[in-house]
Amino acid sequence: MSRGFHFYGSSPPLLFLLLFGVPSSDSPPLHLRLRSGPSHSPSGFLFTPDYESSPSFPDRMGDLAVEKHAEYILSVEKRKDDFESLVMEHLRLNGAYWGLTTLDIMHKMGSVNPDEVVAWILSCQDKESGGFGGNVGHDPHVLYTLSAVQVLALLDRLDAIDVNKVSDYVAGLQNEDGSFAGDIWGEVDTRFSYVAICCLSLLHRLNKINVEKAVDYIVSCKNLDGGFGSIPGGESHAGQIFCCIGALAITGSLHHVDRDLLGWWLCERQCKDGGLNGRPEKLTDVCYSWWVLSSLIMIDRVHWIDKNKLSKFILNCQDLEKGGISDRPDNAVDVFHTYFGVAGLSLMEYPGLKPIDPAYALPVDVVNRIFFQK
Ligand code: 3PZ
Ligand code: ZN
Repeated sequence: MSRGFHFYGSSPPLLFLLLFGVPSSDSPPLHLRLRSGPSHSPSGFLFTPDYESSPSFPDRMGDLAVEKHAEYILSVEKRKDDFESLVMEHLRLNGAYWGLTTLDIMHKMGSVNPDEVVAWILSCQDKESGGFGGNVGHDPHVLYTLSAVQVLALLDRLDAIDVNKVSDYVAGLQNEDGSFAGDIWGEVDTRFSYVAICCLSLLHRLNKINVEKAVDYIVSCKNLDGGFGSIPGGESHAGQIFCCIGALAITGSLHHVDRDLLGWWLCERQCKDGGLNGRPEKLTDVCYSWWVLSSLIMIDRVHWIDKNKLSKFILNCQDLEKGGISDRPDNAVDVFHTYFGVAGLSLMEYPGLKPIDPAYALPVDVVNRIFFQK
């Protein structure tokens, strides 16, 4: 059994081309489009065979406190005046993406009113530039623009925006050397390359940028250890690696990656406690479950880490009373780590969760809807 077809970095077999056809020019590469099939069947690709038959597998079914986490996310959305909400105020649009994606993965979107969310998202748009700010009246930035597009994709409401206006804003951030700025202030970072490429791909507008130059710039940020930094010569970091590998996956450019070398660096991130860190000598943190795991999946080396130990580490970071997941055991929970914890478990095919796409960071059914129905 397989939960989909993964052709990251290699050509699809002829049979698939015959069955599904050749992708049109503004579609993502075929390996990203072929994601149909049973949505939740642990595949040999993601799990070693002994994982499914291990005696602990059925016991873990109830270990993720889905109801509690859904309640927690909805409560954060409602509160607007406490400390947690004040910290989140400038990045509320990112918070909406983390919270709503988590609810969707857990099949808990029922209690959300899509019309209300869409109306609020539109009120965060800067009508002049077409970009989105982190909250109503805030300056536009590509980071919030991707969150807006992702939430609209999640709600199947991409028709609510002027796709050309938004994609012109994103495409306008590309520099002559292929890199991307985050906003008018011009800071350059490979994070912005990923965000721009992901956003334009979801909008079917990759043709508005110079993809070849964008890829060349990302490749120029590759290090001798196999990882990637934020600019050429920048230190390898798991978050940055996710951005670079995600952008290369979306543009069908993973042949630039030494999978064994990078896979080695990534699987070295797993520590004794089962969790993952972002760089050598750093503490483990639930959010690295996402950055590292998704990268390992895209380069087909996820079997190099111990998923059982990592699942246990994440489940240990749950607050079973108030709901939510923290960065490491016994710390305070937040929406960010709740999302990355649940998304990490979804990447490991935790029972009862929707599968999430490692490159687009959206549920696989949402990505399929965008690239199959047009
Ligand atoms: C956190 N941001 O700069 S932030 C973020 N971090 O806006 C959101 N793991 O203190 C929340 N660390 C919590 N809710 C933390 C988003 C950071 C990441 C900090 C963090 C996470 C360890 C120290 C950067 C996408 C978007 C933004 C980031 C990464 C990926 C903070 C500290 C920083 C930030 C917000 C709150 C509570 C939540
Ligand atoms: Zn973290």
